[in-house]
Amino acid sequence: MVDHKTLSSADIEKATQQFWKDGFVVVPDFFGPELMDEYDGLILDHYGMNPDFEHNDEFLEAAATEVVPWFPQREGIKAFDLVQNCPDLNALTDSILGEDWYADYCMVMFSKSGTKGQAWHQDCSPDNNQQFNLNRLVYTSDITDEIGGQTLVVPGSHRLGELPSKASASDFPEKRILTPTKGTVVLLHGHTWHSVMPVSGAYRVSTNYRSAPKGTPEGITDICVYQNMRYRFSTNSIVEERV
Ligand SMILES: O=C(O)CCC(=O)C(=O)O
Ligand SMILES: [Fe+2]
Repeated sequence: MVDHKTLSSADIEKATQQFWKDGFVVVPDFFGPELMDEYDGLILDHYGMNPDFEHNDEFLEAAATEVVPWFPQREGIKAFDLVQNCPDLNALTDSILGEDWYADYCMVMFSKSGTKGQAWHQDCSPDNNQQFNLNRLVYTSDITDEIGGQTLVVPGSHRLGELPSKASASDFPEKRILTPTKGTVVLLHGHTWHSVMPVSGAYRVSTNYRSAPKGTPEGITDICVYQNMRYRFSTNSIVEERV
């Protein structure tokens, strides 16, 4: 049995309303510290402190996004199924997405010390507002102001269409700064404008159990929207330059 918080139906209802109002919701202390320590240990064993980047230089430069992804379930690491199968997390997901949503993949994202974090983006195109991914982010260690790597989100932006280009907005004064502690879950709509601040501590990591509503095309997150471009991961190519 996975060590997690029990959500009442009132908790689920409240979190669902918050999610649809803001395009994200934060649930602190969702997973217990032992489980988070186990995950963090597996993650550090995999990466060490200085992993090589996997994305090519063009992407790292153009996207100003310095993270190293890892898909532990593809390597048969069963421990990562515990969160995936957590009944309360899935009940909250049912409430937000409706039944018959599907789990996409579990992706760990590691940022080493001194890296940029992630520039403002949307995980998928907002051209059709019915088609989006849902990030279910689990933080296995604390994010603090000293470590950096806070997640920035613009409340309500999941309803505002395409992320503005650099020429129309360089900063978002209405943004919220999230500093999730160990065990926190953040549910984040893929159309919500979000970014990750630079990392000055030893490392920063988040583990994302991506999912999507029924009927969403697989590979919805292949094209990511940045302020300066749309980028397709499967072909490592810029599909649109934005000014
Ligand atoms: O790691 C985070 O806090 C956010 C990561 C992110 O941009 C995403 O999962 O799409
Ligand atoms: Fe993202």
